[in-house]
Amino acid sequence: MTAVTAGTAAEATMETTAEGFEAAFDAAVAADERIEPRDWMPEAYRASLVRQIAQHAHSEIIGMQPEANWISRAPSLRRKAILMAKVQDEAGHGLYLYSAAETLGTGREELLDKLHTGRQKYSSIFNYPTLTWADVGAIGWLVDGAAITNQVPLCRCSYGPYARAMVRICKEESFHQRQGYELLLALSNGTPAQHEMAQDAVNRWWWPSLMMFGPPDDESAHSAQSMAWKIKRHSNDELRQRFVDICVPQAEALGLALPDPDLRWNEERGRHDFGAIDWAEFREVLKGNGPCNEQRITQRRRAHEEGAWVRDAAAAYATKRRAGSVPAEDGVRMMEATA
Ligand code: BYC
Repeated sequence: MTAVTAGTAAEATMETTAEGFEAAFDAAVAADERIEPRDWMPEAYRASLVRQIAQHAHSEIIGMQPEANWISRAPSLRRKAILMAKVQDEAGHGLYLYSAAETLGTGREELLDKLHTGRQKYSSIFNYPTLTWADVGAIGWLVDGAAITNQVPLCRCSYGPYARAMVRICKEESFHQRQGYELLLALSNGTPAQHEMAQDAVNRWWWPSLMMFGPPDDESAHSAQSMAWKIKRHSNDELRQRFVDICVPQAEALGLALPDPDLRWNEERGRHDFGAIDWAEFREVLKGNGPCNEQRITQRRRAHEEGAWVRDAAAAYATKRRAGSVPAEDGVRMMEATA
């Protein structure tokens, strides 16, 4: 959308009045056009995007912790290399998303400060511990699977930079999901103890994965407005149902059971019915009382403090580059020498 770029059109025309900007924004959303950073947008739209994108970015970088916990204990070099690549991908996703938030006028430093001081959320799922190697498989299969189900529609989000970031993220998440599935399949077909470990991991990750989609629709504060703005394309419950329907045949193929005695096919609806989610647990996790909330945020703050010298060095280098005192190749050599 370009018609409503502020400050470019003649002041007197309808398009440059507040009503004109708003009408053009509404028309662009209705026509499924993308809103771009320099387009006019309602402040509430901007704020809601920053809220969601920030929470998403924080989830990506906090989400590195539970899996990184297993890098040094991966059972083979191959598994270790795969897991390291996956955890690095999550860091990359965080960076794309912080950059998307930056296009809305909110810098990474401010957002990280809000994360570190508990003023912004990250996904509930990362407040659960990774107790065994099978948890790495369960995260890949279920957590990344839930993430893809939620995020594929975000590729059509009305805000251009977020939608474009999601395209690449979804491709990578799809690889992550498959590695988790393959890992669990190997364990499920392994020794009885390995099979039991895989089943135990699925038992522990299933319900928290369903909570990733957010509260039920009738308690979702933001859904109606976010869907009207086409930030979200489907409601929390719709996506949760889609995820359950995808997982049932995959669990069968894995030879693992989903821990829900009420899970069954409903011929009439053409969907699976499933049991009640423990929303009291979800609310407790959001309040900071999950099994690992304290550990995750403490580790994040420590990583940030210990990384201060890297940020200082990068900023000093950028200043020198801008002043023209360091040619680009020297910078690369400097980085190589200190790596
Ligand atoms: N955990 O009105 P609602 C990943 C909050 S990263 C915590 O339905 P909305 C991965 C919600 O923010 C996965 N908080 O909100 C990474 C709101 O609170 P505020 C992250 C939650 O925005 C590494 C309140 O509850 N994915 O996959 O319409 C390794 C009311 O909710 C949660 C994304 O962030 C939750 N589960 O819908 C592996 C995707 N659910 O903001 C994997 C992008 C809700 O008023 N985000 N809340 O304080 C979204 O699609 C939406 O923001 C949500 C929530 C569906 C999550």
